[in-house]
Formats: sequence, C-alpha cells, structure tokens
Amino acid sequence: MAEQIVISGVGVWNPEFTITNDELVSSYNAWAESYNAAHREQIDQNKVTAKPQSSSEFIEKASGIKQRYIYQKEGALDIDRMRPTIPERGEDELSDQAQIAIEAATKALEQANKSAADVDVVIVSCAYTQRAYPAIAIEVQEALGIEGFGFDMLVACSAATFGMHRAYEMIAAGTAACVLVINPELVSPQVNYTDRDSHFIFGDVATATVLEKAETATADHVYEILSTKALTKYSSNIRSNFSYMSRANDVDPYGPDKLFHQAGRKVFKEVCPLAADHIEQHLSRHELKPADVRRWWLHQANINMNTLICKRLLGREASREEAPIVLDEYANTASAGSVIAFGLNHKDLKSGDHGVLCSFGAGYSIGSLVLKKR
Ligand code: CO8
Repeated sequence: MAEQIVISGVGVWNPEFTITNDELVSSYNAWAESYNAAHREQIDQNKVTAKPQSSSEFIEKASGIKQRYIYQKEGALDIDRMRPTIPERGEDELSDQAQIAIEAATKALEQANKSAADVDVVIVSCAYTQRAYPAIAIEVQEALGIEGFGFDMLVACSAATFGMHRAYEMIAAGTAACVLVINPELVSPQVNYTDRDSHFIFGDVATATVLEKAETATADHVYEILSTKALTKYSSNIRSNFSYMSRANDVDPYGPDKLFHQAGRKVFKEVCPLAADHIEQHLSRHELKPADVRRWWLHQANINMNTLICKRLLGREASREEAPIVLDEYANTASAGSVIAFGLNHKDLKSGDHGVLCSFGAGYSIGSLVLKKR
C-alpha cells in the first residue's frame, strides 16, 4: 500500500497591529484630496485624472474585509509616505520574514508534537521573499536547529498549497519523513496604498503546516492527504513587475506597475469557474461528490468568490460552518488564507470526515488537497 501522509500540525501567527477599513479609507481619502489639490490645474485641463474617493461600505460589500493585520503600522497611513516603515536589519540579524516564519512554525510544531530533530526539510513558500539568497528557509532552518535542507518557493496565492504538494511528494518518494512548510506572507510593502482599487485588499500573516508519515503522527488532530492536484494557466491579470531587472532597465523600481495590481473583475470571472471545475475533478478521483465534503477551507481573496464557487459546487450557498471565512479579520493574506481557514476550523471534524483545502489566484494558479480526518 502507498505511504499514508498526513498534516499533523498547523500554526497561524498574526502581527499585533491592525488597520480597520475606516482608518485606511480616511488616510487614502486625505491623500487623494491632497493629490488633487496639488494637481488642480492639470486636472482642470484634463491632463491628469483626479483621484477618486474610497469607501468602507464598498470595501466590505465588494470583498468581505473589515480589517487587516499589518507587520508595522507606522508609515502606512501617513499621507506623506503611504507605505509601512520597516527599518532595514543588519546581515547578522534575523530577517523580518524569518522572524514571522519562526512564529508560525513554532506553533505548528507544537501542535504536531514535533521538535526540530524530527524535521528533515523546511520549505518557505509565499508570494514574495524579502531577498533572493540566502534562502529564508535556510535561515529558518538554522535558527530552529533543523538538520537536512531547506528552500524557498514563490507561487503567489497558491504558494502554500503548492508547498504542501512538494512536501507530500518528498515524503511519498522517501526523500523526507517530516516537512515543515511555512508561509510568511509579509505583503504590506508591496501594497500600493495610493491605489483606490487595491489599497484595501491585503494583510500580513504567517502560517505553517507540518506534514509527515501517518505512522509517526501523534497529534490530536491528524488529516490524511488523499491526494493533491495543481493547475496553472498563464494570465497577466494579477501582476507585480518588481524585479532585480529594474536597475538594468533604467526604470523606477517602485513605480505603480512594480507593486501589486490587477484587473479584479476579470480575475473574478475567470478564476471562479476554473477553481470550481478543478475541485470537482479532484474530488471525482476519490469517487467523492461536493455534497460528501464536510468542510471547505478555501482561498480567502474575496467573500463573493467563495460564495459563487460553493454555489457552483453544491447547487446552494454553503454555510459559514461548511466554508469558513476569515477575510473579515485577516483580509487577503496571499497564499496563507486557506491555511488560516484550516488552522482555525479543523478540530471539530469527526474521524472519516472529508475536507478540501484549496487556493486560487495569481499565475493563474490553483492548488488543492483532499483531506480525511484520521
Ligand atoms: N471605494 C469605493 N468605490 C470603489 C473602490 C473603493 N475602494 N474600488 C472600486 N470602486 C468602484 C469602481 O470604480 C467601480 O465604479 P463604477 O461602477 O462607477 O465603475 C465600482 O466600485 C465597482 O468596481 P469593481 O467592478 O472593480 O468592483 P468589484 O465588485 O469587482 O470588486 C474586487 C473589486 C474586490 C477587487 C473584486 O473584483 C475581486 O475581488 N476580484 C477578485 C480579485 C482576486 O481575487 N484577486 C486575487 C488577488 S490576490 C493574489 O493573487 C495574490 C497575489 C500576491 C499577493 C500580493 C500582495 C501584495
């Protein structure tokens, strides 16, 4: 029989600072007014477009977001700055991203009843790493005292699920026995707080999961991974052009196209059917139907997307108990959203219950795991 592989621990860490919709909107609107006043003449001559006002009501209705966590609040709401202030750390200090990765990893290891000595591999998988090398995963490996190896992976919104896929395959292949997958989503430095259409979308968080062979798992809540399924389809509708190439391209490395930007409507329309079909196909591999799934730990980009995807799958709206939403508190946390939903909503399932953990987003990329509670 094929090796049984499980998720035995999950950790969710959030920063101490939050920004509510009202705080964010009041800062953005003050910035927009000041921009428009400074460009009044060009705006009147139709040479410059006036910046529109944002609204808390729109944000909550369009996305389900009420607040977001932020790693460093200072600077992000200052209309003369509009980006967080995060002092650079020295080369001999722990990096910001490794620090938050360790916070989540420690919680996941504790839940899995595992110590550093049990882990063979560290995968840091997220939307951005704060440097190219040395890998954040190797820094985390060193800080936690883990032997073996580590590497970083970038797959935008599907980084967490794709990271778990790699862990699953390594354990199945026998190249690892226990893998720590960490998603330190430190995304606020890439948010354009002067863009009305996207300033509200993202929050910072870190999540982590422990994957191991079923035979070594001793945790209270263990989920067998029945299988994994991945899909990518190229699209520029969600994009960041931030790049080491800017220096040679002679362009502004912090221009608006170098930060997160998207065609949100197109993304919504194109990704929802892709994700629903993907999940249905994945379930059919195990002769399961959507109605057999006890819980949906879906990507958390937009509440209306999740409602629509569940409707396509179930033929009716899913309850919050069936498909938990964490957007109101966390906002979109890139790849960590489905892991937060899982981390906060998995202990009540009974042995034999099935669940689907699924991400969807930039790339486009879709990653799913069909899980069964042990
Ligand atoms: N306040 C008030 N009004 C607004 C605002 C605002 N803040 N923003 C837009 N409006 C207005 C628009 O101008 C428009 O007005 P009009 O009808 O007069 O033209 C109206 O409201 C409706 O605008 P939209 O059609 O754009 O609004 P939607 O209902 O489509 O909602 C969303 C916008 C919320 C962006 C929605 O389209 C959406 O969520 N789409 C899916 C997007 C998505 O899931 N993207 C995934 C991105 S995450 C990802 O892939 C990870 C990337 C890596 C992480 C990056 C971290 C930085």
